[in-house]
Amino acid sequence: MPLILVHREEPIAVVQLNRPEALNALSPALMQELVAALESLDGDPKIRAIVLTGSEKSFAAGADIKEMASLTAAEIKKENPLAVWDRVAAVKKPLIAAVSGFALGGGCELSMMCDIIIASETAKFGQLEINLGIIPGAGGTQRLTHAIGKSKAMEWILSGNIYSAEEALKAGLVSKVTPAAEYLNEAKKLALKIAEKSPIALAAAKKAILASLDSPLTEGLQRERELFYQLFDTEDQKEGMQAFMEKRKPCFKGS
Ligand code: DAK
Repeated sequence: MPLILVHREEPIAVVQLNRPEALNALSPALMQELVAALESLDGDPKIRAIVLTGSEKSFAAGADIKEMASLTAAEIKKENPLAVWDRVAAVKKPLIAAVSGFALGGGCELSMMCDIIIASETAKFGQLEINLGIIPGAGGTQRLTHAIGKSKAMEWILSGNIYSAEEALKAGLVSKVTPAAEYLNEAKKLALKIAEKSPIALAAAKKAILASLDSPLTEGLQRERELFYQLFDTEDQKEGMQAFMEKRKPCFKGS
């Protein structure tokens, strides 16, 4: 059985984690398949936005504890699992997480590697690593702190508690909570709306926003300015502004 299912609904695609018997625990094999699917869609001009989802019961219950349990520090360092995980964060197209059920440990981190999180009211988020005698290892200490601030991130990571979708919304981790039956549709609707925009402008916006997590304000502003100027050499910018003046919908070609 494939560990990842890809549903193409051009101009968007839905990538589904498919390891239900283990609540979508993120084994190395699953992560390899996930990255291969995401990178293939990232390079496909017919796809303009991607939704990442799991099952109703579980987005992902974390990295695979059974596969990590007996590793030594030297072994896990040599295996370098982060090299694969980092490639999720390197996807250039808009990536929306549609989360239902568990998003725990590495599952929560995976959702945070996406650009936007849409959550079902059933979603449960948490960084549970502390309960296993470890800390988050796929960006949780950094991305969660950026998302919800230091005091809350400390509470989440040091307590190993599980938080509801409403709490995650209030904390600023997720952008929307939907009724249980609606989370995937809502994420797809948003992906379709985003897919109408210029892919070049989308990539530039994503790059500029992510730079804000990584650099001081002056550097981020400089990067934003450079990206802004570059867009004036694209046909999409001419089309977008021409369409406005002609009072019609723009048709962006990605050039
Ligand atoms: N790993 C392996 N198997 C898991 C799993 C996991 N994280 N979560 C669930 N499963 C398996 C269970 O073992 C069980 O399998 P069988 O025993 O039937 O063979 C099956 O899924 C169903 O689970 P339960 O029977 O436990 O189901 P319940 O509904 O009773 O409970 C639960 C659901 C989500 C509360 C419970 O399964 C649970 O507590 N799961 C573990 C949650 C957790 O602690 N997650 C954090 C794991 S640590 C890194 C990248 C990532 C990470 C670290 C480094 N690098 C790139 C360096 C991440 C670390 C983590 O995520």
